[in-house]
Amino acid sequence: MPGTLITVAPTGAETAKADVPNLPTTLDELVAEAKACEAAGASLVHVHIRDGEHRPTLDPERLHDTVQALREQTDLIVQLSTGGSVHDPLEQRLRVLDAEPDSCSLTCGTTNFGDDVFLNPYPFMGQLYQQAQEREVVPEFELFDLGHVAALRRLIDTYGLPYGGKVHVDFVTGVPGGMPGTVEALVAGVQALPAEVTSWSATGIGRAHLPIAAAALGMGGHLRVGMEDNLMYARGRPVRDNAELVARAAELASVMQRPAISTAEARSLLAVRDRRARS
Ligand code: KMH
Ligand code: ZN
Repeated sequence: MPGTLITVAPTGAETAKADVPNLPTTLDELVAEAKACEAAGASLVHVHIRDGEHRPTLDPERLHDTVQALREQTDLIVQLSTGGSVHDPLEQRLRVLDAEPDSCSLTCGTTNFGDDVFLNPYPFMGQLYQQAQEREVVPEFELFDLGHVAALRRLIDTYGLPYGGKVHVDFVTGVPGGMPGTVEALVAGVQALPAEVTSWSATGIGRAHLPIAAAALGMGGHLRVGMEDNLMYARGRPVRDNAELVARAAELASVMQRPAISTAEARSLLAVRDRRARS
């Protein structure tokens, strides 16, 4: 089995800074956290940004500056969330790629999301997918539910392979309204994947974090961890920072004889276009 791609999702859109002051919400905090996560074994950063009041935003200038800063100060693959928050309009989410990330998330269907709805109609998915192909941005297909696997198949059948020819998906399990954060659900999802899928990762929200990570490693999958998904390191012990979640994931991967891969290996695994400036 190959080594392990570790993705860190450091911020998300759901947690308030007032509730979790160590959540990285400013650009300086995000970059510092990203550097520490890279040193701990991460090779891809899944990015949501916040405005001056720490609220989720898709402001184009902020997105652009964030991509540039992460690209200049880390070697991580920079993946922008096109999911944003449940309140972001589809039109704004379609403009995320203007910031020229290496990768973007692409959620494969609408999901109940707690008391809210995370909207992803099929035509929106198709538009986003074609835009990613045209702009040579590698999508990561986010699968919150088993039905999303079927929608992914439809997308590939209709529009062909992504830029670079690799198909990487991420199971986001344990969202209230999506597939549960159980090994059984993950196994069902993995078994249903289209043959075109070349790599997959998984994350479990909240207390599903560790069981899903262990199961993914055992099945040849990769890992996503971070404060977007989990704010508790252990029972009664809040997460100190994202790097400790990455360090634990890297340790687990090493124990499983699938150590964290380098950023160079991750770029090759996902066939990311090299946008880094040459000196
Ligand atoms: N914040 C969620 C509503 C993504 O980043 O693409 C959507 C999400 C998925 O986090
Ligand atoms: Zn996200």
